[in-house]
Amino acid sequence: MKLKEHTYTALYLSDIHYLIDHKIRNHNHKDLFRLLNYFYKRKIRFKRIVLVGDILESWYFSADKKLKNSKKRFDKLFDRFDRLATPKGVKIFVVGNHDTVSFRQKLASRIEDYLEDRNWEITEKYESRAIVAMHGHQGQYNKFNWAFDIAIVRLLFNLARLFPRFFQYAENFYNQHLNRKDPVTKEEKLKYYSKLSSIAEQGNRVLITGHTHDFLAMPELKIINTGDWIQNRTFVMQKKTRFFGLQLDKNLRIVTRFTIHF
Ligand SMILES: [Mn+2]
Repeated sequence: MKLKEHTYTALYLSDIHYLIDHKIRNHNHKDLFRLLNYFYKRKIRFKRIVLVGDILESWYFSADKKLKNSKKRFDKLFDRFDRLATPKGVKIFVVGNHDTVSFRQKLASRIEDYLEDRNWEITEKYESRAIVAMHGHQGQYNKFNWAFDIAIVRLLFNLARLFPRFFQYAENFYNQHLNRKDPVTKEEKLKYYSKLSSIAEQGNRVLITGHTHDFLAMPELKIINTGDWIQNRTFVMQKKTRFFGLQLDKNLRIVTRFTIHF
C-alpha cells in the first residue's frame, strides 16, 4: 500500500525499546527511521501522535545516562516524530514499564525535561472522549510486584555494569523467574484484555495498548495492540473513526494487517 499526502487523525506506536544494543537483542530501529522519513517526505502528518509505552529501554541500560552523555541519539528519534505532528498537533508519551526503573514508575527527570521541552505530554494513561491509551503492563503488575521486580532489575543492572557479559544472564533470569506471563491462547487473551479494560476504565471507548508485542485487534472488546519494533515492525494509523493496523515488511512495503471501524 502506498500512502498519499494526508493529515491523519492519529499515529500509535509502541515497544520500540530504543537504545537497546544490537548485540543484546536484534531490533528494527533503522527501518523505523526509514518509515518516519517516508511519512515526512510523503507529507503524511498526524493531529495526534501517541507513543504507547516502552519507547525507551531503561532496564539493563540507563537511557538517562545516555541522554546525559549525548542528546544526539535521542534527537535522532524525536526529531523524526516531532516533524510529523501538525503545528497544533498533540504529542503524547505514555510511560511503559521499560521506560523507567523508578519505584514510582516515573521517567528520569532528565528524560522528562527533554520531552517536555519538545512539547510531549507525559502520562500513564491518555484519554479522550473516544480513546484510552495505556501501555498495558498494568494488566500484569501491581504496585507490589512492580517494586519487587524493579529492585531485582536494579541489582542485575548493577552487576551487569560491573561485568558486561552479565547482561544476557540478567535478561534470561528476568524472563525465567519474574516475567509476568504474556497471554497466548484466545482464552488467555480475552481474560488479560478484559482485566486491562477494567483497569483502564475503558467503558465504550477504544483501548489502545502495547506491552506484549502481540500485534492484534480484538473488535469484540474494542482493543488494539500496536505490536513492536523489536520483531513485528507495526503501527496503527487512525483516520477519523477508522483504524488501520499496518506493518512494514522486509521489503519496506507497508502492508495492511487489519482495518477496524468502531
Ligand atoms: Mn512493556
